Amino acid sequence: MSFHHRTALDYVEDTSPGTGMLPPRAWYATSDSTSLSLNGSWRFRLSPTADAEDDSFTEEGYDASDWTEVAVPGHWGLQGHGSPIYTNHLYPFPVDPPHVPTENPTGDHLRVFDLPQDWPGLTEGGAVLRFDGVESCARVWLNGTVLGDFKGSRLPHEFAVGHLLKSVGNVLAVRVHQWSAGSYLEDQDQWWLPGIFRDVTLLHRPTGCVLDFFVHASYDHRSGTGTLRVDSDVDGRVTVADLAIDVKTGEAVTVPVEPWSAETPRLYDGVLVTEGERVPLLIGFRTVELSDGLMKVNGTPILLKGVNRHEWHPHKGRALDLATMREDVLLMKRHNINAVRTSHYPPHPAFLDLCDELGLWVVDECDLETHGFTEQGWRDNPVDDDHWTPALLDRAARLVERDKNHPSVIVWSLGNEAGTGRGLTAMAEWIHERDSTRLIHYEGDLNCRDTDLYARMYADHAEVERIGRGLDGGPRRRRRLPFILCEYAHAMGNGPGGLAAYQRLFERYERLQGGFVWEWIDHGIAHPDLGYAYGGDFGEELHDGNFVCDGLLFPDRQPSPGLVEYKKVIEPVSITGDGTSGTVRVSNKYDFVDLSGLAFSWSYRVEGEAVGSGTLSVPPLAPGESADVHLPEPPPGAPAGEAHWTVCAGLADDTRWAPQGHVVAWGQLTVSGRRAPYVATTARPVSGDAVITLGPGTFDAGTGSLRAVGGVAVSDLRLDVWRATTDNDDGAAWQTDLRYGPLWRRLGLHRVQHRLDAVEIGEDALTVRTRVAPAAREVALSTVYRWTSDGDRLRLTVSVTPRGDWRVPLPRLGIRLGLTAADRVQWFGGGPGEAYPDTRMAAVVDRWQSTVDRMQTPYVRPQENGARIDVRWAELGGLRIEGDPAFFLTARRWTTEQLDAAAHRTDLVPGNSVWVNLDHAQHGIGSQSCGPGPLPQYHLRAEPAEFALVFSSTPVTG
Ligand code: IPT
Repeated sequence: MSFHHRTALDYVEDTSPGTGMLPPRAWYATSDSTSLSLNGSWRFRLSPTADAEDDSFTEEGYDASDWTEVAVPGHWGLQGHGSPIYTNHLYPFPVDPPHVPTENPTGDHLRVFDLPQDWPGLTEGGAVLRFDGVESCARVWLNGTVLGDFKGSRLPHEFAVGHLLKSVGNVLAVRVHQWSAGSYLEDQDQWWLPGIFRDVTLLHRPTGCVLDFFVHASYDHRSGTGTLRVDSDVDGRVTVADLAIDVKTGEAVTVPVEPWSAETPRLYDGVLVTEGERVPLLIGFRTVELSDGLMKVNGTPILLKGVNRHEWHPHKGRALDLATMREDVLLMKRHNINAVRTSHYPPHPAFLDLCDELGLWVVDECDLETHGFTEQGWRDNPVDDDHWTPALLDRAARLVERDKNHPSVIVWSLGNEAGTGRGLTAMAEWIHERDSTRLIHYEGDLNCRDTDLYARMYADHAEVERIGRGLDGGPRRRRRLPFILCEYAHAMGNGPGGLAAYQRLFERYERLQGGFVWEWIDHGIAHPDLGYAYGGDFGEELHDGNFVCDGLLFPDRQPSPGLVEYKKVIEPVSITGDGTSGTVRVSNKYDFVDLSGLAFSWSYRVEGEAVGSGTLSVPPLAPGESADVHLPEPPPGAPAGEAHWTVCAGLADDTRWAPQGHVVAWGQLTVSGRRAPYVATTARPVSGDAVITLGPGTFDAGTGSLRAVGGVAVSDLRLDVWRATTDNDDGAAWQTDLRYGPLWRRLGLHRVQHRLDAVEIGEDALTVRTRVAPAAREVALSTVYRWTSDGDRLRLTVSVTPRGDWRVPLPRLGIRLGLTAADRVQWFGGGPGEAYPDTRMAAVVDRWQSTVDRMQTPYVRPQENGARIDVRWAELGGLRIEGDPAFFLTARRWTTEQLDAAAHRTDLVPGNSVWVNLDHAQHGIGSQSCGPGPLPQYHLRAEPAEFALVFSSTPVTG
């Protein structure tokens, strides 16, 4: 009998953080010592289990010529080997900590390298091999000698390797396992994507080089001075030329400085010099404190307008390049975002350099989530089990030590969704002890035992208001703490709705210091057949579908309407007024800067045509100040019609994140309202051969259905109450609140029948009476279509009367019709993008032009989208449509039913008609895919309603 000993693999299922690593220390991008990037193409072999292959590949002379290759940094699952798995909180393996499945995809990586010519002699100092991120567990060999093994996927690990290096032919071997004990600590809602996904670097370590150092740079807002003290493991000097600072490490110096803030990211160039190394420093002076129950920076309470950012790229997964990181920060800054929570792990370290440089407040989160234990009532949760505490403390230390020198980091977060337990408390105690200059966040700690902020996720508006008013009770410690929503406004699919209402609460109650929208970007994976893939598209047995596509950016980083809305809602200047008083009210909502960085302009537009424009002089208001600024007289000779002032605040000069003129904030003021279209009732319906004619309209004599307007063929015009349910209509399966999407479907609103009751040819009107109702139900909408005409134009008045016991709101209420062709679309109304009742802040009333194709919003999972709000008139496909009142306009090349059935955009195939929806109303959007539904005022109740639309044919067909 023989036993198979798996001892060589014990490290995989060992709860410890690893063996052989150097202690964690501050990360810095450059110094005057040499380094060698080991990024690039590596030899690669994938095995189905952790022990399928022995470790002979680690030895010099091993012939790996028949191996394939992968890019490092990278995930093998995105490079044609194996495939990604998406689960939200469920572990995709049986829960038996710390054990993992026998089927444990294991990637052997090999790289042979020579030292560059300029590498200092092998006896001069040592060398360190650094891994910035490997998922989830690795064992490393250099020239046949094992260096150690480690876990902690998004954390750096270093090994001393100087004694093993050769000038040529160094063999670096890394064995990476997809699953390890560490996987239990990394149950974040994202793709499971093993690999060496961040940089691998060999660093020369000269004798007397810098080891760890801690830059303490505080700011005293009373005196306007900064105090700098750099503690360093190796003694040296610190100089800051601009401040004439030249001190010993460990010595404090106080001088007048300009402070760092996200609005004024002032960094001073400094240098830390030890005997063997010069490390450039970028120093930002700022002080974070908790006082008067508020989080203050430099003495001022701040309002976080944040996003949760996962690292994501549709081709590279979490292996982000620098350009993509910069693009993220630029996009955030350009959309008025001032804060980022690095959900749910420390980002690539270079991302924090960008936050320092361009100005973002950062909540830096530890690589920790054990969410799957919620399935067993948190029993056996690693964060409450002493066996795991060393691993938790190691993670906390690797986070704090790596990132402690970034002024942008103002809060440490222990992790996400890990329940509560002794291990978390130990982490918090260690962090407080090591760095008392920042606050600690952890949402799972409802009593705030270990934290300095009260944080919640997805709380509804009413609850947030109670918290703002201090009426939420809770333990004494919590009652004295400021509040943030570490996640809110779930940006999955169409939405999130309700942003503006949250922002009003944040601005009203000082205890509410803002929040972080969930989340920054859709984690769609570029796929040859599906466009972007989501959970289930790789044949996963267990998955959470498109819950992984819930960002403000589409996977290709195009802003979604949700981001455009968020930009408007959080704009740092408010511009309001009634348009007739001659003034506009401008308020500075920045926390630190006055308005001197902005240039204001006005334009006066009638019916969407510019009549005049100019600059507006606005005083350099201080934060919190407002002024009523005089507008010019309306331009003389302006034509009659609906008129608006539009006032814009743009950047006065180029900044590091956007060019001069970039619009930061705007407001639109209505001068004179709209006159409803009037159509005299002069034409008479005439019965002909199988048709009825009325003015330009031709109708089917039997059904009373519209067939044409002038020469424009129209089909299937009728009442429509259905929309392809959004992710927010459907709601998450685990939501306990009423979810209307499923209720609508159960009621049958996606398959209503239209019963024809009467076609009445009157003196001056054609009236069609119908009853619209789903099979099997008694609820109905009595719907009367009344057509009149003045000979040129056709007016349709739709009257809807609910019958029966309606208990749900309607998805939409309007008519839809088919056109044989349409391409270009013009309208006067809200634009340029889509808007719904509770996502409409960014809609500007103007004349807009687009095309049917461009009016589609590319949600990764197709759903209702693309409605333009407050449309007074629109022209498409040869038809002109005027609304009384204004309407929502939607046009697409597929039916709502096809949209509803599609799983990916590639399922949407243009048909022979363009389907146009002209909606009187839409139900709100809300954010119930993970959070509250639409506020009650945005529910579309089934109530009697009447609306009218005027049709005529236009000379030009599109
Ligand atoms: C919350 C998670 O923290 C986040 O990672 C993400 O999964 C989000 O939900 C939904 O997309 S946890 C949830 C139980 C509120």
